[in-house]
Amino acid sequence: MTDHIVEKIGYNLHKRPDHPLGIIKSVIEEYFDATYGKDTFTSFDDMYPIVSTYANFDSVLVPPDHVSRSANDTYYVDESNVLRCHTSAHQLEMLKEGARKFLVTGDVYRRDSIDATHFPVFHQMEGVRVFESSEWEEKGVDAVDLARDELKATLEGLATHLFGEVEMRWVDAYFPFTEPSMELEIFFKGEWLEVLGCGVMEMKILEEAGLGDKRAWAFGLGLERLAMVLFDVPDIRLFWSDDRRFTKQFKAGMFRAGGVDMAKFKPYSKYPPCLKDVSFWLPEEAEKFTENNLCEVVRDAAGALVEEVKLIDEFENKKTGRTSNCFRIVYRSMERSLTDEEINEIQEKVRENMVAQLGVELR
Ligand code: FA5
Ligand code: MG
Repeated sequence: MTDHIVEKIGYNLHKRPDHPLGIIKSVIEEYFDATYGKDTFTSFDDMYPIVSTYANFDSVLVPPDHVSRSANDTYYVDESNVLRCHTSAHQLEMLKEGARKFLVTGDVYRRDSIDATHFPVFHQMEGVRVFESSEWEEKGVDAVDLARDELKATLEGLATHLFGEVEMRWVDAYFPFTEPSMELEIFFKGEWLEVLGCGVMEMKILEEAGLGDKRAWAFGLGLERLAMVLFDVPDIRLFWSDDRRFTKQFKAGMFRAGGVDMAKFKPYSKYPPCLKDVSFWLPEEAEKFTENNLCEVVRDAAGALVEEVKLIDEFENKKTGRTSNCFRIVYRSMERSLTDEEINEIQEKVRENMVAQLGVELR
């Protein structure tokens, strides 16, 4: 695991009242108070991000062979501990401790692709709400229908509270811990942006918590994604910036319901990007090379200076059977101009480590 990831532990952007992530968190907590009654939902925001593989995966029924368990997707601290890749890692322990309606906000970590809406450290809020059997019996409805319908209504209400008029759509999804499962997408800057996943909790989890006669819904939403739409922040890396031109634009209490009359982020002029292409032959065992691993090599060398890593060309040499890839790496600082010298140095390190760690042959 690399320094630029480990050093993010303890930043707690979501606990800063004047940070866009802290603002979004409070607004959502207020929405739950207003919708369900004050303090019906209990909020937690200081659970430590290093958790056991049991909590991160097994407790939410992630199968033993699921890709998310691989070291290509998750940061392992050691064999049995990881940097949590979702706040769902806390569902079961909270239920066991007696929580029945709760929100858990925290930093989560994933080895992922690099672009304007993906960062290896981001923040999620988990919500769980348990139903007593009397709730569906009194209404004479099916328990799963009740949970699903309330879940969707609550989250649509949240999206409307946050954004007012916004185009949204539900997409069927799969999670090992919910059935049915869905994701909510919001139309932002000409594209559908996924902002949350949710569903009706699998009974096996409730049974494990000694709640086999109840039902529950759960959701996990990405705070950066919501904040990007709400404040019109164009790049996810800005949330980590100490630049006053960014930080001074946000203040606790600035939110107005429906995002109406609220100051949007005013982008200051961006510093110019620096583009570097790298072409190479995949290793003999082609599956040894993954885009996530390449992204990690680049992040290792460039930290927050990398804006995007994308495949721009791929072809197979029919004679040798080998595959060539060309990736474009976009470097840019949010805070200053980059010099040719420093970028060349970083790029050289990237190239060396691609050979040493990923087994590729540079062209
Ligand atoms: C999950 O993490 C599930 N634990 C969510 C869940 C909870 C489902 C409870 C059902 C019940 P997913 O991997 O889709 O799901 O991530 C949830 C949200 O986190 C996404 O919708 C997105 O808003 C955000 N997200 C995911 N990856 C990134 C990333 N690399 N950068 C920023 N935000 C991200
Ligand atoms: Mg998803």
